[in-house]
Amino acid sequence: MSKVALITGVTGQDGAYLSEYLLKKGYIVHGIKRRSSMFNTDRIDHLYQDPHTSNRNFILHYGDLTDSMNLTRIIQEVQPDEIYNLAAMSHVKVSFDTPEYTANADGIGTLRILEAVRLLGLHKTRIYQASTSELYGLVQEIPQTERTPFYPRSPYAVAKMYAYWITVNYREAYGMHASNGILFNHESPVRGETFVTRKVTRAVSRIALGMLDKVYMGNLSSKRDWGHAKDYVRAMHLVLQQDRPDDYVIATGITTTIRDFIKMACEEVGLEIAFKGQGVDEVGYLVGVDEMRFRERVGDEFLEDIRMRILSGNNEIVKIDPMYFRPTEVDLLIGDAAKAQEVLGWTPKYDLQGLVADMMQSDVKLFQKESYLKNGGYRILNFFE
Ligand code: NDP
Ligand code: GDR
Repeated sequence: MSKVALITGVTGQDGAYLSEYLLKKGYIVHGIKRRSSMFNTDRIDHLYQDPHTSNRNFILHYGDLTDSMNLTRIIQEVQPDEIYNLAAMSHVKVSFDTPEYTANADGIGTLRILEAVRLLGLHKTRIYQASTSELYGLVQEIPQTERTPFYPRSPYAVAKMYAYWITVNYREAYGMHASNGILFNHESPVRGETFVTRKVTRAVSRIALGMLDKVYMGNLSSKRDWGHAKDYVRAMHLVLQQDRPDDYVIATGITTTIRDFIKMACEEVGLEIAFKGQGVDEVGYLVGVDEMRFRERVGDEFLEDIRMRILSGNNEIVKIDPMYFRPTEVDLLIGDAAKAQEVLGWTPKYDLQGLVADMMQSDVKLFQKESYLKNGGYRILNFFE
């Protein structure tokens, strides 16, 4: 008999990779997606099955983490063996603008799922909670482990702290198989466009193709422990395959500044960038191009433009806009995943270089297509034209 999984946040980065991973393992996957006025299923369209086909193994339900009745009904209908609670308002900066909604969806949303499973008496259902390295916030210890104290620094992190502890509490109070994965930042070609890595890989690709002049960034000095989402969804699944529920840090153990991530993204396509100035006055300049690499990664036809930019001194490509600074920042994250390695047998396959290469390759391809269409005279018509 196939196992049945229910994924909240199925349309997000992790939801998409996890769905693919579980389907390959023979699961029947149910996902909860929000109703939106435009399609929001880009990341899972390749998995979509028409509702009129029989024996579907990928089934979507409309729902929302702020609606207990909806969640309870879906869980009752699906009777899942495993629930992966990935849905969240996941943007740290945006959580300062929408703190109450974030608390409701990210904090109380987790309670709604735990309570639904408890009230429905689904003793066999195992629950994975998407916890986060943002819980560590203000640095208490380096590297961060399952025992490092939390000090959340945003409405998002505070909401996730409630979700973390309510998961532990339901496990201890009711003997539920409920676990937290404390995942450090993980990225991919389908990472949301406003998270820093994807913002950078998109911008650098467009700069290389002559489609963008410069990009405005926030704090370049914070450090993150970045992994690949493909590796991290493997860990989520492993967490629920253990006899005993528990909490695990998932990380690579290497930390890098945003500034160095930008350098790596540039290098990937043969661009050399240098930074000058400090704080809000910091600027990133294009200072050279490795022509062979550029030709290979971006294309011959775009090389002359880049050469001219560097020669003409029109080479400022990164500027700071304080708008992107957070009221309280998380300066340094670096995780120690020794427990996950020992108990789950989990280690990441991608290093940062591999992640950057994967993201850059995908974004260059994406914008090359756009550039060829534009140069060929194709114009997407505005609805109202
Ligand atoms: P995304 O932002 O890509 O995806 C979030 C998903 O949650 C989307 O499917 C979104 O739907 C859905 N969602 C948002 N609000 C609601 C709601 N009220 N009800 C139902 N669904 C909702 O996040 P990721 O895939 O990157 O992350 C997955 C989870 O892991 C999140 O909980 C995140 O906080 C957590 N996390 C992520 C890390 C990372 O580095 N990526 C690290 C640690 C934890 P829609 O598509 O309609 O917007
Ligand atoms: P984070 O990810 O806040 O760590 O949360 P994000 O990529 O948004 O920021 C990382 C760091 O980059 C700095 N930064 C910028 N960030 C954004 N978004 N845009 C910018 O222009 C910019 N310039 C500098 C930020 O200040 C920050 O220090 C992510 C989310 O996926 C959470 O849901 C998850 O829980 C954590 O990772 C682990």
